[in-house]
Amino acid sequence: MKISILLNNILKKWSDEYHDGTRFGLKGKILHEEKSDFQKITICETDRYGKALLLNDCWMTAEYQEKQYHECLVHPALSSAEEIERILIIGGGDGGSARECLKYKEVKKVDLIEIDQKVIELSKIFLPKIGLGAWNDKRLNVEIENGINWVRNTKDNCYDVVIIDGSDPEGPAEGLFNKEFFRDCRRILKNNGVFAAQSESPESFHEIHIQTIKILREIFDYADPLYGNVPIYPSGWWSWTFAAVEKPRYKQPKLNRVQRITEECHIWSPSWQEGAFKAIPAFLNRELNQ
Ligand code: SPD
Repeated sequence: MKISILLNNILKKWSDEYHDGTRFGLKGKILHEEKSDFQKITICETDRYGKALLLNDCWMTAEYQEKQYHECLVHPALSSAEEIERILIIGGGDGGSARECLKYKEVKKVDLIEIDQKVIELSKIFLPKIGLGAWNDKRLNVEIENGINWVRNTKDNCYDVVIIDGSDPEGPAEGLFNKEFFRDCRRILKNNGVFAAQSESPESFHEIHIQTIKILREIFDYADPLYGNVPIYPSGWWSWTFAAVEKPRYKQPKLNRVQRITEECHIWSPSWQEGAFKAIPAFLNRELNQ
């Protein structure tokens, strides 16, 4: 065996996310690891999905898989809100959600509120393929702040779309799953706007998943989950939940707005979304309607 191959194999190791008696791992080389004021941040070059980001040893994103996540979080909301001039993203420090939002020419300003400046800095250095042009887009306003405080201090009816792209409900993202936070999100969203949140796995995070949707249904007039696959996350089965007042407008994409965007997407399309909203597994439907 050549020395370089041998060396590469020695440098590569398994990085695993442990969750409830299961583990989800990728083999690769650790490129960078540090402790920020908020969490442990790891960047690794994986064999299967390219460069990837872990926070506190949990997979967040990876170059050749992030579309599965970001497209499904962003486009049901951006395609359907009545107007999409002002967008708020809480979290999203890798830039993937901002990149998808900024594909819409109608968007005038995206406020991205990330608590951990280090996540942004390291994403720009190691994961430029995820944020792409978003970081240099003049419509993007990045604030390093706690998202909970940001929504608390924002005026009523301010945003057309509010997107929660946080990590799991432990550590810095814990408060992004509670009633008070969601109430503020409802208050700052315009009446004809759409709220979108990553809502964990119906398998690995069953309880928090169901609770999140039920709370959103109390606060908004409508809230519905969309299920898809993100193979690096626990169980690989993931969800995003959309909420609105007056009508479930997130189920009705404005087709003229999304024609070009649909052509560029890897997973999302109006028809994928229509099927996915309908394809809610029976046991989840029962539990959500109890
Ligand atoms: N279990 C991982 C949940 C992470 C959701 N957010 C990921 C950030 C991608 N922008």
